[in-house]
Amino acid sequence: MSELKKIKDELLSKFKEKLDLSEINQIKTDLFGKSGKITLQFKKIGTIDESERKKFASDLNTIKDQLQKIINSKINEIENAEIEERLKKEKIDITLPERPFVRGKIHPVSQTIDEISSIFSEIGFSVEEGPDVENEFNNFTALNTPDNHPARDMHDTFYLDEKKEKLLRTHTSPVQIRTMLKDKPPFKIIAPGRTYRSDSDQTHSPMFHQVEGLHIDKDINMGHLKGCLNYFIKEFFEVKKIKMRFRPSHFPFTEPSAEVDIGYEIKDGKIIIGEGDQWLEILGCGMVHPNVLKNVNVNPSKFQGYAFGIGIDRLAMLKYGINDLRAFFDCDYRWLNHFGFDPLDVPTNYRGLSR
Ligand code: 2NL
Repeated sequence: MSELKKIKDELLSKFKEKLDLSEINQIKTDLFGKSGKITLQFKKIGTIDESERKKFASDLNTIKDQLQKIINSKINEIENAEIEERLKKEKIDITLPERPFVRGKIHPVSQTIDEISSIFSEIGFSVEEGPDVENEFNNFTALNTPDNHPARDMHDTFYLDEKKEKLLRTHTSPVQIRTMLKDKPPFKIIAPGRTYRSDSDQTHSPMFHQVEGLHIDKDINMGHLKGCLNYFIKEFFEVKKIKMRFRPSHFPFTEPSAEVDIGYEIKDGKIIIGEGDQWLEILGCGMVHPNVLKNVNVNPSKFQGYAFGIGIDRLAMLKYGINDLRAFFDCDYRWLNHFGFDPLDVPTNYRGLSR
């Protein structure tokens, strides 16, 4: 018993001084830790003479409880004092004005991508995405683009390594290639995103945006292509009728291929889309070349369909009356505040987002 009493007296005398939490925790470890004084007493029980063992164990448990109580009440005391201290120091001045809230704007290109995706979703297309860094199979070879094709030239394509294995995708077609390699037909997808070509002047930016579409099934023909594009252009420009013409063209990945022009006129200095006797080229399209289908393990005698590629940036400029492409990528907040879009309205009771 005297040893246990010694341990208790020691603790009481230590607690006469002012201790902080870490010091108390240290004392706790010294008593109850793996080789703490109390722990060692418990280990001793087995070695004690049987006649005294019961009493020793009972005394030990009593003293253990007492010690724990003393320590816990000390910890409580310190924590309460800390809270009191903070309550005295930390005051909130509820008369201060609220922080100014700045709401961001949606970039016209993002807005246009959202609009395009929503229009095509309504007629059954799903939206697919892929990486900006591609390999030359997905970007060129699978798309029936021969090794000597000018598009593969260093002057047009950004290659990322000496071996020309990695590159920045020059169109979003690789997304469709990935989808066709991964899934089974039918396919009805669009792929919007960033694309890159070594080109920079008033109307070309080295990074630009494209949306490509692909519809492959058992009986898809050029009539479907015309109907689909006609629907899209009317929805996008919010017009009831659209003058549209298909001009024969050439792409390695489609046969036959066409470029699509839409009618427009200038009235009072403003562009009117849909009618008039001027033509504006807005996209390229065609029936997917059988070689492309073979390259992604789709049987061209069972499945065929159309594909198209549209430049998003120019479409956004046309719809929203923006005449300088380079301003798109200058990151000038004054420009973005003017041409950007308000994010979707949120309920007025959502504090902080709407006023
Ligand atoms: C243009 C022309 C085009 C395609 C893109 C395509 C994709 C696959 C297979 C076949 Cl996976 N074709 N895409 C087809 C025709 C034209 O883009 O001038 N774009 C701005």
